[in-house]
Amino acid sequence: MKLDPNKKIDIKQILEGLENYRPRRRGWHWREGTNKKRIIGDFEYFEASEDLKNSVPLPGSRGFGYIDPQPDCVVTTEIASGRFEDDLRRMRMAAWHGADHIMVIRTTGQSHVDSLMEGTNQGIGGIMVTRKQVRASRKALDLIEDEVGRPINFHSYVSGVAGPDIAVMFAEEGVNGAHQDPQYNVLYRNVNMIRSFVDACEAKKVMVWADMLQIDGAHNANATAMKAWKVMPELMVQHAINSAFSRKIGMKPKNIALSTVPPTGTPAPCMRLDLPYAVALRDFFSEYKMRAQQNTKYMESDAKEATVTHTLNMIISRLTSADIQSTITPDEGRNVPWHYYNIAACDTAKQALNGMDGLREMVKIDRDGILGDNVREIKERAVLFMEEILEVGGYFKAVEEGFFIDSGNYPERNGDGIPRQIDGGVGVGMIFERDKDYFAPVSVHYGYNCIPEGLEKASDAIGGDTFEDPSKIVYIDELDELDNVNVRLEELEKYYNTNIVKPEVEWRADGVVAVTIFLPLDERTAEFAAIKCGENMGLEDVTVIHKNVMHPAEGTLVEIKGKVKFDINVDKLVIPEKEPVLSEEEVRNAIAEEPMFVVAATVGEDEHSVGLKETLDIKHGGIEGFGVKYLYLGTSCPVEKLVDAAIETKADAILASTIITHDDVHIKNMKKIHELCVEKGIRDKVILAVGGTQVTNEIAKEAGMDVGFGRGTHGIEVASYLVKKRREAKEGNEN
Ligand code: Z98
Repeated sequence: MKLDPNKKIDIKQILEGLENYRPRRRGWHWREGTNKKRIIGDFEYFEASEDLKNSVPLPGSRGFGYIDPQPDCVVTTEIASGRFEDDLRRMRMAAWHGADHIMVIRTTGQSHVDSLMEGTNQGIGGIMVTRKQVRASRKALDLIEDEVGRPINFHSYVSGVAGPDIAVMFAEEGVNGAHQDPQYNVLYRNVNMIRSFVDACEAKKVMVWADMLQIDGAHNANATAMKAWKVMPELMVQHAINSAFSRKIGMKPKNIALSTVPPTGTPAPCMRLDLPYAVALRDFFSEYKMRAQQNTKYMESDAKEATVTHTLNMIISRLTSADIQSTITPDEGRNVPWHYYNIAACDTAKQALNGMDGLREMVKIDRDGILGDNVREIKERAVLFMEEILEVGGYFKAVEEGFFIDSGNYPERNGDGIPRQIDGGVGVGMIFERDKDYFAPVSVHYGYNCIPEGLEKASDAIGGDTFEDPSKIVYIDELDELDNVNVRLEELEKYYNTNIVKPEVEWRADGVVAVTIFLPLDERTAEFAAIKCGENMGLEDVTVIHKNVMHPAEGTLVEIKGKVKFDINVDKLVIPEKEPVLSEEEVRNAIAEEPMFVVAATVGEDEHSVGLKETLDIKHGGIEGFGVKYLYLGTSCPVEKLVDAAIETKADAILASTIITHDDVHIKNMKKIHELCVEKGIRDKVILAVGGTQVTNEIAKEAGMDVGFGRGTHGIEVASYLVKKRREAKEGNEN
């Protein structure tokens, strides 16, 4: 099975034969080709990895020959659509945008479920993690990684009361990374502390066998504490406890990743607080990997603000060499993340990391000033915290006394921590000491195991366990007849592999669209007026997802979402045919036979030059490369000057570029060019071509041009058009 970049992933095909699908590999994969300089396009990169075979580059790459440098760190996307079949499509899109660590979020409450779950039930804010969901996702990712040409890490959670069971299932199914931190269970999910730590021994041991990367749960403290920047010493303590514990179980340092989140956000002077924290972490935990995640604690519904926070956070990632850059979608403060926000976050990471490539070669961490002082202070506070844990009688006692998630900057304590009792919580009383003759016939196990005499290893008693003989894995398909992927696919059959389509943000054919509306109203009135606008536009279930006051009286920006009721039949769309393009050779020969000269400029008061220059210059495949000679008059060129230049040089064509669309100035400029050419008597002698990001052939023709070229046009298309148009004109004259 192979994916065709021009075809949708076939969910039914993924589900076919799943009962026998085996993952191709185990273990975590770091990006290849790092730690060396590499040339990509016109530039040398210091912190890039191997290119992808298939990808979608950043929009701005148009000015740089569509290069798509891949930073050296792994990039994570967190997917939470709630339907695993929709997750698969999103994974594919994310991989094309540079994600190689796919994390699927679990639906609420799975931490409390004391067993494996089966099937593909729909979830809220995430999916139910089950063997079928994991196997199908890994199978899809195996295909996706072939398509993009880079291994992709699949990841979920080994937390909660079913931790060890899930760890075994993940190991069997080729999951490459997981969150595992017994402190998370205790503090946030109220799992009994003894149960949680005993389970963690078994779970971690299995993760070691599967060579999985472990991410800890310390970051949840700054997501929970009211004043997240005050819990920095505690975060370090949590990292220390989980990593030391993991080492004792045999986990390799290279498979231990600390989950680090800069504790503050704007408008706090966040870099001054967050950078020392990151530096202190690297000092203390230099053997381990760093998974840097964006701060979400102070995230509101403003996607732009969230993106700026993300970018500020990535300055820290670059300065302190994060190994994994996690991306939180900038719409988390308003929706369950939508497809295109996952992608937006991946792009933000790629853009920021590319932009800051090699920053550390120029900017050094200055430990002599306030940074050094702050680093030292955080470390001292963390060490004191650890000492006090020992003084009170150890970790469990400290938890009972509410040491953790207290909003005081240690050694301050505000008494608002989360205390848990040793004899309380989910799964209490379920830990039993192993009998003397305790025997578990498994190849990977933590602690005492009384292997019967005559057996070389425990699993020999059953002729090998599922790690050794995967054919013994019991695959359960679906348990819920009403809620499963087959039912959903059937219900939505109309929208799968047909000509019928509906807008979507999350699930196939969910019908949701977002509309941005500015209203010259105060905030509250604007909110209700925006809902009315949505309803009048024919949307259903209209809700406000974001508001931004421009001025208390002058106006408010409101974003709404709503559902459309209609389907679109794509077969009935009137799509103008794309002009067939002549071969490069034919264009070159035609121009060699009869030279061609054009005048070109960006017209009006418009300083954009990149698009037009690319269309002209030989370097980026412009028309010069096909033999066309040109006179370039620069940017902000008056239309009169351009037309006069065409007359003076007896040009075959005018190439005008117009990017700005304010007040339809682009259309006005096109009309003016046409009218001037008519007035000066050259309209039938000159080809009028216009290009720009908002230009279409239809708009251009309506405004009097011969042709319009939009975003992404290449030189060959323009040169081919000019040759064809000149031929046509000649043929017309001859007739
Ligand atoms: C992240 N954005 O870390 P349940 N275990 C740990 C966790 O941090 C989480 C879970 C389990 C975050 C994602 N983290 C949130 C250590 C969640 C989730 O079933 O919701 O408890 O598992 O990437």
